[in-house]
Amino acid sequence: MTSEPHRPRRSVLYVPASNDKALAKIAALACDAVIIDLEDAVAPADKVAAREKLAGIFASRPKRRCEMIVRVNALSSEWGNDDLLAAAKFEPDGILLSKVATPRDILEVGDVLDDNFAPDSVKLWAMIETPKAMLNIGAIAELGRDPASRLNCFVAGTNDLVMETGILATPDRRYLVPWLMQMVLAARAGGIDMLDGVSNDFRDPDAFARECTEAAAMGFDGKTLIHPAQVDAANHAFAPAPEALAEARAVKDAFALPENAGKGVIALDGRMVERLHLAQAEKLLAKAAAIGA
Ligand code: 1VU
Repeated sequence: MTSEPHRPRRSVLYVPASNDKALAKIAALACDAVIIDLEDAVAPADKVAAREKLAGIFASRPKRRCEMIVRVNALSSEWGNDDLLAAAKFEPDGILLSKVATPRDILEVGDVLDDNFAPDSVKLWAMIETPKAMLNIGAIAELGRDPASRLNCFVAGTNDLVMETGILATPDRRYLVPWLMQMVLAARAGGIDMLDGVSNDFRDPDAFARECTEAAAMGFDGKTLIHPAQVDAANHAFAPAPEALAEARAVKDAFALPENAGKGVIALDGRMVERLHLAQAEKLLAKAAAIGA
């Protein structure tokens, strides 16, 4: 919810729960969050063993601030329910649900968490990756306004959306952009965070940096990642730029002047500045402070 203190989610790295070498890297990485993946990154034969690793993974969770999310298999699958109950025991910051299609999908999982006494701090994140999710996105996002739903973050599942709709995946994502913007809009209406989908080509840093810059301009809070080499570029792109921070400070200082107290609108360097700009400036400064903390 927007009323919660800002938590940076610039860089959110998927780590397959079945990959010991990757798991061992987590503590040394500068990402804002990791998603321990029990779903697509884990082969069916390894699903149970991967789930059993959760205890060790949470026992060695990073000391620094780094949200720990678990992506579980669909509840309709043979692993989903056991994944959910196992993950809830370790009180992760969030549980990421794949293939969410309706508000009911969130509410049902929330009920299971409530019935198993998972604390309210265990939030739900939802993958938006099917045509049905896109059609229902406003109603799903609306749950974010009700803290009891636990819904806290959307994650764009761009690979699945491309596959399910048959659109052409181009480097500039031109056919995806309308849906991505729809996701951002819905997330804002629901007061939840919105993370961009992954960039599969982890050996092309320039293309990745470009995609991050565009995603930040589109209003995403951060990007989901597949490789450690992507962390720094995401952290950079989704952090407030120094010029934006300087401007935010100028707006805040201007409204703090005694002659501007109580004014709804002022002039600053030849531009009209309203109190909504002050609110925007304060939000940006809070974001920068949270990143620097
Ligand atoms: O230096 P070391 O050999 O000790 O470590 C390797 C490698 O283990 C490590 N590494 C990672 N560490 C943490 N998290 C990761 N995601 C991760 N990926 C790699 O970094 C060192 C260098 O790795 P590399 O360049 O040799 O790369 P690899 O060939 O080992 O791995 C490439 C893939 C793409 C297979 C790997 O990065 C990976 O498995 N990424 C995550 C894939 C995933 O989780 N997919 C599902 C979520 S995406 C999705 O479903 C879309 C919605």
